[in-house]
Amino acid sequence: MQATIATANLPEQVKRPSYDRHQLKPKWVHLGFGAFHRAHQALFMNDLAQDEATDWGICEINLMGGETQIEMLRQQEHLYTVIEKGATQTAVKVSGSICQSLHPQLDGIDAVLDKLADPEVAIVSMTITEKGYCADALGRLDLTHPLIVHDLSTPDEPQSAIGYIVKALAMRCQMKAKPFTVLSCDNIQGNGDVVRQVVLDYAQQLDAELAQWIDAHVTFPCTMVDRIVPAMTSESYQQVSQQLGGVSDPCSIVCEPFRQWVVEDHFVAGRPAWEKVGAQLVDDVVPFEEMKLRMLNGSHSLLAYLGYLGGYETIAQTVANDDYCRVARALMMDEQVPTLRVQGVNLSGYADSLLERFTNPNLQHRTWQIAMDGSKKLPQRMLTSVQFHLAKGNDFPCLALAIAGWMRYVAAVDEDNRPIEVVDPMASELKAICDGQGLNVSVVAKLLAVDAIFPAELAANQTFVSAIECAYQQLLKLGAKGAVTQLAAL
Ligand code: NAI
Ligand code: CS2
Repeated sequence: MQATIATANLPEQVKRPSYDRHQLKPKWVHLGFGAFHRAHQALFMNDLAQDEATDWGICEINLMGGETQIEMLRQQEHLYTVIEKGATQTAVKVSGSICQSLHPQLDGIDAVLDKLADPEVAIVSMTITEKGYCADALGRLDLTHPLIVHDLSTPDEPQSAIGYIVKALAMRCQMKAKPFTVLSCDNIQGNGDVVRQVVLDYAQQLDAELAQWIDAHVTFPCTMVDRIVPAMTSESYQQVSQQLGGVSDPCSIVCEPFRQWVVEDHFVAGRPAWEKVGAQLVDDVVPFEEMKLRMLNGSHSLLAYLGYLGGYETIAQTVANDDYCRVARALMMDEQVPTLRVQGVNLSGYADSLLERFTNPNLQHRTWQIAMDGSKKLPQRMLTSVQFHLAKGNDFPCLALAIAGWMRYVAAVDEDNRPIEVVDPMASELKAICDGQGLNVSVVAKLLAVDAIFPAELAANQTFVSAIECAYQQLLKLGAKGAVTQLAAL
């Protein structure tokens, strides 16, 4: 049998867990063993276990796909490698905080529900992507979502994360057991409030008393999460193997050195002392979330759409173009900062630090990856800010060009007429709209009429419509690079 990171002698510079992993109990369940969680929450827990005795361990669950990943994780005793790559320095760690794993396809739905309902479990966290919450544009449960339609008709055999959480809470309520804290770690404005609302909406459909019990007993802290963690590629797996002296790790992850986790301190059944390893536990996380979502993620999306269309594969390559860099900074400072409520942060310094992180040449963060799921990302990254500017009578040229860039991107054909693989829950609907109009400014009004993305009030605002039409025309006339250069010169 081939050696795994659990059995091989790894090179000296690889930092392995030196704590007793047998002491860990699965008191924390995480839904979504994706790239981000491995480099963020699970690593915070590893670092804490490294520093002080703790019995907090994590049980990983993938609800949608990813069964092979869970099988491979088990083959290496739930250990996996994290490589933190800065522009000049690299650190290699093996993380040991995971002590169990489950998958409905491998272990059955009941095994997953029994774990979630186990009173020993105090926290159920998740990184299930923006679309995993099955919320509509107003943040309410989308009762027409296929997963929700399925789960409400067979609540004992759920498929959605929301269906699993509510069923498990119903089991706890029935057993008169303590509830768990529901901790969203996705990039969603007010992520705790959103998950709370969809959970309550779902429970209400099934049983009003259960909804009341959840409302009274469960907490849903908001979190701001930050670390750039690109999807793995065959090249990054090879780099990991080199660092591990030839051992491969199919669960490994490569990320930047920076990490931030701001968490509202409202836990119903305790939590690990994450603050000892750098997490910020606060009363109100919303101002931090707004800052990060609008400045980091907003400029990421601008760079993703306009960068991809301009022929750039990665964010680092895109910001190496001075005009893109200037426009990203102008978006942050001129059009996002004025909308923020955060206090006591040097926002100009924050913008500089973000651009420096984006230039990290050792992270292959693809513009195509960030461009995914734009229908779920645009509203919180850009549209709220646009509404702020419209109310004040301000211009918003960078936001307008970024939104027009998204519209040009979802046409699914690039500036050289090559197909773009648009990944988005609404991709086919958006493509049908674009196909109906061709590369013509008339597509703007048609896309603005999609009320799952654009609030009706915004779509009816003539100043907004004209700004997007004008930006879209610039993209058609000058191409993305030309339009960015023109904007940078203003
Ligand atoms: P990934 O593609 O590696 O993992 C996605 C995970 O979500 C998988 O475990 C998958 O099973 C699960 N999932 C997908 N759709 C689901 C659904 N409908 N219901 C339940 N589970 C579902 O993506 P990654 O990089 O882990 O990112 C996940 C989320 O984490 C992002 O969408 C974002 O909200 C957040 N995040 C990511 C960062 C990054 O740099 N990668 C940084 C900050 C936050
Ligand atoms: C990115 C984020 O994929 C995306 O949409 O903007 O995942 C970004 O890398 C993280 O939020 C950084 O914390």
